[in-house]
Amino acid sequence: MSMTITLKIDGMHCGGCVRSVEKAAQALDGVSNVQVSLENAELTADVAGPDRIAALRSAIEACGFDVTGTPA
Ligand SMILES: [Cu+2]
Repeated sequence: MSMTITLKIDGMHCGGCVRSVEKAAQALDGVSNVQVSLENAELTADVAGPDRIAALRSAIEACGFDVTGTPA
């Protein structure tokens, strides 16, 4: 069962940051249609299940950014 989630991300300053987050998110199984907005400081993606949210959070934090918001 796939769902669309949005995560708020702190610490992105430029297109390089956006690409880092995009690459980390796209590398995860069960995560697709990744879109990262620098302007809105958020990531939107389709995830295969709730456990993918934790996986995304870990992957983003491993890049040095903070996930501040819970998925909408
Ligand atoms: Cu940057």
